[in-house]
Amino acid sequence: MLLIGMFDSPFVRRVAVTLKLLEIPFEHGNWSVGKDFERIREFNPLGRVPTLVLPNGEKLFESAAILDYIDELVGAERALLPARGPDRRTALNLMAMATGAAEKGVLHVYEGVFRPESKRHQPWLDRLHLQMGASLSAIDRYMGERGVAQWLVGKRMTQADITVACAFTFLNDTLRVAQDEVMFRSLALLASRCEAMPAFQETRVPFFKPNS
Ligand SMILES: N[C@@H](CCC(=O)N[C@@H](CS)C(=O)NCC(=O)O)C(=O)O
Repeated sequence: MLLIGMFDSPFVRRVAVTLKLLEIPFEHGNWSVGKDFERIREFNPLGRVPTLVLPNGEKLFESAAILDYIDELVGAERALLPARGPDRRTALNLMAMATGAAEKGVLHVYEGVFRPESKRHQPWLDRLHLQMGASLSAIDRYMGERGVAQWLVGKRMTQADITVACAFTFLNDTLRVAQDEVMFRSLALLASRCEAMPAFQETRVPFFKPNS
């Protein structure tokens, strides 16, 4: 299978980390949504990543749909999202907060990449920061109450941990959301435990700085 999209995207990265953790081989289409837009559009009408192309040519869009497919592929025993009940609901909620915050972060980064400085609107950027900060605080509080030696749900690493870590690292690398070591401390500890694992290290891209 072919995974299209660069690992600086937290959405592409959570798919890549998942494939690596589950030992599913894939080719990487390391294409940029900027300069390779037309090439990506040949596979996805939205020109968005991640896009997963299966060996039979079928194409999957949206990281959540791709992860759903991967869980189905590996079967219930190895699936990374809890199958049902409170653990599944909690994992989905945590992932919604993390991907929501990452989406706000991407919008902020795009302000710098796609919009001239004279056209930027500070109240909009402030709103994005408020939303990112509130989501990360909620995850951090949850993790602090649960205990920093734990995984987010259940007794093993799940998709919630992968997604939260990818979102946090992205927001920190690009926008420095945790301005100091005590900010989001429990969340930062979880992320650094994840980032120490080979699947995360192999998909970590050097820090890139947006124009704003
Ligand atoms: N909800 C989508 C978000 C994906 C997304 O925002 N991808 C960005 C890269 S981080 C992208 O493709 N941007 C190009 C565009 O939308 O024009 C998912 O989970 O797959």
